[in-house]
Amino acid sequence: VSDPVNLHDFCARARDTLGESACAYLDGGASDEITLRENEAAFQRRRLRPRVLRDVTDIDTTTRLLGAAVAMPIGVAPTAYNALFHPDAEPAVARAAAHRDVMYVASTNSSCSMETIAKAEGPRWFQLYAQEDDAVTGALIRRAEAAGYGALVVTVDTAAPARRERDTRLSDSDTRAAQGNAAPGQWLEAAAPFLTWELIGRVRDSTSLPLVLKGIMTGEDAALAVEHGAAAVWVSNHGGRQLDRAPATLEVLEEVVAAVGGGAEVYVDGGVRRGADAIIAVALGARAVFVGRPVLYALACGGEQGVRDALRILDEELRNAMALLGVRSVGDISRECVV
Ligand code: FNR
Ligand code: LAC
Repeated sequence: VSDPVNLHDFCARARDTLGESACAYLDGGASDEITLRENEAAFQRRRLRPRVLRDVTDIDTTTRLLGAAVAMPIGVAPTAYNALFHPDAEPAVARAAAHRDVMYVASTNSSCSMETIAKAEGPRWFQLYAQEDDAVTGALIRRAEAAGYGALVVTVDTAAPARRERDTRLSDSDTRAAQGNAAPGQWLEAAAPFLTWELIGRVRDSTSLPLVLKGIMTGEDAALAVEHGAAAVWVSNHGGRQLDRAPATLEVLEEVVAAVGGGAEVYVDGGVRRGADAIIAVALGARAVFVGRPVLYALACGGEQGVRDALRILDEELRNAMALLGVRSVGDISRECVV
């Protein structure tokens, strides 16, 4: 079998190696999985407008995310319970990201502690599931600050537990695994019906870390996020894993960018599978895209080396598409690049 040449190859191989319940948890979306499918389809509907006869000898993919220098406008989205997919779990992913200077976002529900993950020493943010008890949330925030995480990514699209039917059907094999950030006997909850804008204000006032709100899908909420002091708005439908029939993230990106009006950075995730997808999102106003499932497929296939390979492929695809599109730097990617 030859080496993977694109992210889809990792997916096919991972499905051959993973057990049924790990696969269901990783692949699955909510209900009919309409939103899950639509995320990728929305990227595939877009077309690029190549400009020619521009010297593209030197391509520069670097950018800054909330001031942090990164190698490309593609980062690793937060994902829970990575030990389900490979024994080396989150630290392997974080090391691969650090190796390539790619932004890594550590999940509250990681299999390993945020301090262990931070040993990779790359650009890193902490994804926060705010807990009902402010003291528990506060303790997580203090630890993230101490471990050198550069921003808090507060996930806001989990007001109710998702109805993921693939998981439900396999309920005999519980996918809930050990949580590396929980104290002994503690359970850190992802579903949070008590989340409010007022709580976001309390989180903001409790830290000097910049706040990113992940799971914003409308212009109205994007404007509220900026009002409440968010430094960045992350357009996400949780990879189609929460509210089925939410639109594709790419379809709401421009609405969010317009509402933010330059008052915050905008990121997007959901269905990013190619370097060209990043170009499309950046052309529509995103500062960066984040990748979820494909990184985990690569982890399942080859641990740290697998993720290194997946990030290298994305980098190569991005450079290739930029050259053929006639843009030399991320700053040159503009609305005119995409139809
Ligand atoms: C996730 N996602 C997620 N998001 C989050 O804020 N905290 C988390 O702990 C998790 N956990 C998680 C586990 C798994 C297995 C998946 C697939 C996803 C959502 C993730 O950050 C991201 O929004 C989506 O995965 C992006 O969509 P794609 O790239 O998977 O299509
Ligand atoms: C998930 C939760 C943990 O998507 O965010 O599985």
